[in-house]
Amino acid sequence: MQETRIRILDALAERPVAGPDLADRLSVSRAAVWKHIEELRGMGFEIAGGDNGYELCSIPEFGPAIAFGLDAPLDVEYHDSIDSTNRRARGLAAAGRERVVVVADEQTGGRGRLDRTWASPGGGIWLSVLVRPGVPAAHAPVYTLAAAVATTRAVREAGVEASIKWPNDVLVGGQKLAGILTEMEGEADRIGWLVVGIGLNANVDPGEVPAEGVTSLRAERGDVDRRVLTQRLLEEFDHLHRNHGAVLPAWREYADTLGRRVRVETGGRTVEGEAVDIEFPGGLEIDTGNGTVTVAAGDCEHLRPTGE
Ligand code: BT5
Repeated sequence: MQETRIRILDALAERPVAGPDLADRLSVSRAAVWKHIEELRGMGFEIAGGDNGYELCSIPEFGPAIAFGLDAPLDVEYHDSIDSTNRRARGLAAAGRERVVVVADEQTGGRGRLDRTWASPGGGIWLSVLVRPGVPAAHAPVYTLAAAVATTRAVREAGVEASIKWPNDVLVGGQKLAGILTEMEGEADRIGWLVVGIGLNANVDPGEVPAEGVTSLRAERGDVDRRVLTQRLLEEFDHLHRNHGAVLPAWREYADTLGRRVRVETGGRTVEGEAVDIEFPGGLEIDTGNGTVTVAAGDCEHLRPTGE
């Protein structure tokens, strides 16, 4: 959101302010203040104009308002509807941008890994963060883990006991609440750009998603304030993506996969055994009963414990 508008909102968040005072504070004309107020109302901010001046009565639940109160150095680009926020973020990367988050209420061509379809009805949180971390390409998986931790933490703060299934799913009671798709480009020694896409079934009915084993925040606890949840998620991700040392301990704490019997399809082979730990940058250590194998990527299935 434009800088002056953020400053107007910051001022009104404290108390009502008269138009002329706002103009003085921001060193703009009264006509400019009025124009910005009208723009903000158009975005869904309820701003009353009474005797005490302009008063901020309510903040929209989603939309460009995500930029207001966001404590992370990211530009927010919001779309009511877009084909895929990952595709858009990759386009922005090609245009030389960085530190942008593309957010949408609905996606018409959302994608999962391996070009699978990701259902993205209106009411969800579909977003992609574009960063240029300047680390070796081999470190890329840690960003997927960081996104899973950030998502889980934000969801837990909203009162839902989510946990992480390796490598990229956030689950509640074994059902999928969120998924992550990380894409990047660069040389082996240095990532050029990295796009971390997060799809979170927020205020949607699981029935709107044509897949098995799906849940949503609406189903778990009722609708959430998506603006606040998105901000918390982005703030956590911003912190973790610059502090890799904090990612693995948090991931272990939230992991649903560790200690379970798993079957992982990876690069044309299947590894089965007990998931014992995660290692940097994101490999899963599996005790096969015949030694320990670390798998770097793949599709993971949680199995019932043997004997059940
Ligand atoms: C993922 O893939 O879990 C990564 C999903 C990433 C989506 C985000 S949304 C914002 C950004 N923009 C994009 O275009 N994508 C990213 P994967 O592990 O391959 O899981 C895909 C599978 O999950 C599908 O084959 C379905 O079975 C199932 N699925 C599809 N839509 C779902 C949904 N909304 N909720 C839960 N499961 C879903």
